[in-house]
Amino acid sequence: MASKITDAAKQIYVAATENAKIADLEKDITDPVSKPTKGLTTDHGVFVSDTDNWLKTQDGVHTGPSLLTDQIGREKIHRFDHERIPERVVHARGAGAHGYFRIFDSKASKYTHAPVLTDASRTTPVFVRFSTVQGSRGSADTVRDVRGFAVKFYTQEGNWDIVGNDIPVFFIQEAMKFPDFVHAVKPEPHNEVPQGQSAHNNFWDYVGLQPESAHMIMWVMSDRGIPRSYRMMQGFGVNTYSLINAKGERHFVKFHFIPELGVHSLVWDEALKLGGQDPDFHRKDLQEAIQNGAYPKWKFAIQTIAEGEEHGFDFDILDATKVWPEELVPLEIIGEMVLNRTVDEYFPETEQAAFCTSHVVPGIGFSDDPLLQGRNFSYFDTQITRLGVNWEELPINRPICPVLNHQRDGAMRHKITKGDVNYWPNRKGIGKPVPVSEGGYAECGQKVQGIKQRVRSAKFQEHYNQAQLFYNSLTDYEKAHLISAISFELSHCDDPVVYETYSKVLNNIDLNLAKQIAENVGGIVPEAPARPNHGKSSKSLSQLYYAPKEPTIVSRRIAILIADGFDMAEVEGLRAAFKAGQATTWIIGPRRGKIYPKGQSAASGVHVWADHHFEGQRSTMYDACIIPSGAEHVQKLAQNGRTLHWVREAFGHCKAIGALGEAVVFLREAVQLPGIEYATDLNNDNVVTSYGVITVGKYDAGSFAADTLKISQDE
Ligand code: HDE
Repeated sequence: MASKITDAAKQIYVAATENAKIADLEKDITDPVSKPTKGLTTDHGVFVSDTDNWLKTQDGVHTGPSLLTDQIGREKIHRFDHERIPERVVHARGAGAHGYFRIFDSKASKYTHAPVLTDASRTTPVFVRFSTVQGSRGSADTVRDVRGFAVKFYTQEGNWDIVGNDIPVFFIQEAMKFPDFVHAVKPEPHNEVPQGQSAHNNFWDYVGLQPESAHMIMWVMSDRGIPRSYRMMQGFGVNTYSLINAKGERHFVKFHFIPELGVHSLVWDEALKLGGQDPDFHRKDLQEAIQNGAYPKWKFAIQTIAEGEEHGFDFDILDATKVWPEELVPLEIIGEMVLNRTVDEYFPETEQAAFCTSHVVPGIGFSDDPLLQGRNFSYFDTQITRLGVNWEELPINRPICPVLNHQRDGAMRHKITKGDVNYWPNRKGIGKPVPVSEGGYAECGQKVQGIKQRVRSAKFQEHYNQAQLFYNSLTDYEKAHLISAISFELSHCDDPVVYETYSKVLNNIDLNLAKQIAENVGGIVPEAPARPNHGKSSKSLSQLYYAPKEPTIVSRRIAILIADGFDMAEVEGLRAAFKAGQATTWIIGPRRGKIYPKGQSAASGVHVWADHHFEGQRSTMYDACIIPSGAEHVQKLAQNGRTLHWVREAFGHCKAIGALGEAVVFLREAVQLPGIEYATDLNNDNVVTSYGVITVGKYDAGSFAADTLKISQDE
């Protein structure tokens, strides 16, 4: 284990030091900590002697009017007045990180000549921004929503953006519907309610009238809609792109990112509580993992279909409401992406990062996917509103390769281009187009024919097959979660037309699903299915499919609950064992500060430092909790409502809970549920595991930690 970690760390170090984008950003970074300056200046660089008192008339007794002549006071206020820019119209709330992308070998060269996908000797810097869709910039992280998964690859041939999501399909097939969809899901126009939720009349009204949303609804209402972490979700390009090889042959392609730690979710009750208890939960989780060296990592995979074979499926491969089932089009894993650096400042990096689906590099192209075609217009346009026409000159957005063209001027132009010509052709040959043979971008030749009309082809009219496929592929508990989620949402809709309509839509997917939800929410309970369930399933649609092969607690947060009188050796042993597994441990005690073990007191000085007070944190913020032995400390915990609630709530959320020695008795009484087995003999080191509860009478660091490691997986 140790050597694996060291090897990985070495590789990551090499990659991090090679990150050309970080080197590029360096010239714009001011670091008053490591490179202190003499002090405060105005924006024009003049030292400021007083930043607190506005220039005013003053006779020593009376305060006179503040003077407009105070340049320094005015500059400070003017700059403040203009600090805000428009937030993204969707995906306003986000978190970003830097990292790198690598290809394992050149096997993708049969599909593409893009070096970023074929040259295994390269390390391509990336910036990734994760986001929620519905809420505004200040909304909570753990809401039920789609998560954005936008990746900017700073390749040597220019920037390539995959502006993806954590769900492989989308709500609509046509770009032109996007404004209606977004208006429907966003807060309602008359009262700007709700925030960070889709549980309202307008959303369910819209999707009830848009059967093409049915498949996506299944995904968002499944556990995929409430990820445990940005680091534990998949990423999908969603749209169909194309790859072009050196012979000019074209393949259609879907892009996938598969998280190394597996795909895990919160449970709904946790997500709801975290929304209030720690609205920045995902943002902090990303930062914490990177800062602790548990670098988030994804495998990168492609699905390809050769041009000419695209019509061989019962769905249209250009329809973004459909997946390409892996049984039909297998995934080829060709690379990996690692995030290893947090941002230095949120606004210039994460907020100003701007992505465009239209930004691809030679060897990668588009398809006629109608959603993608619309997106290719939209993103560039929206960046102009948000950041201005020169948004690609901003440090986070500028490519690491040379940029030269005759696009000029506009607000906030930074670059200075020497020379007396700004057009092509020019007599000096400056800024000339690069032939395709020398790396110029080429669109793949494509025969286009048809009658200009506003219609969609026949396969685009089928909306339920894959919604069924997804539903059928879920485990029973995933189905139960999905039913609860839709019931929650429809219960928030008070217009009967809305929840009755949606109950009918669900009956096109599965009778039992429709029945249960209709019963829960007062909808129309169907007697027979609106169409038969085809009974097919696909293995990779359940998130269980992505559970890591080897159990891992890497980056998991484990709370150790203690009061004065705990067993010091146990706590030290547990911490060491969890640390070896790259988990983080947090001591939660009756006060933030020194907590004294059995037989010790302030006089002796032996203590552990509690990171938090019982009231300062909640079980929801941790993946597991453990209580060491010690009669005195256990008695104190048992008298504390907050700790009782902690273990009960953690159990309800399917967390791993551990107890040692006397704490076993506390746990047994706190979580009094039939069927759970506990260690009975406190003189025995047999570890008993039952429903995620791990107990042992007598502590043995090795075996207990090993069992805990195994069970600390998300359900
Ligand atoms: Fe977006 N989308 N979108 N979208 N989208 C934006 O661009 C749009 C769609 C996605 O972290 C906006 O820079 C249209 C699908 C992400 O900065 C805007 C259509 C997918 C992000 C926009 C779609 C996405 C955005 C708002 C239908 C998954 C955040 C701010 C044709 C594959 C990127 C911005 C970031 C952001 C338009 C549909 C993902 C308005 C017109 C499908 C991850 O341009």
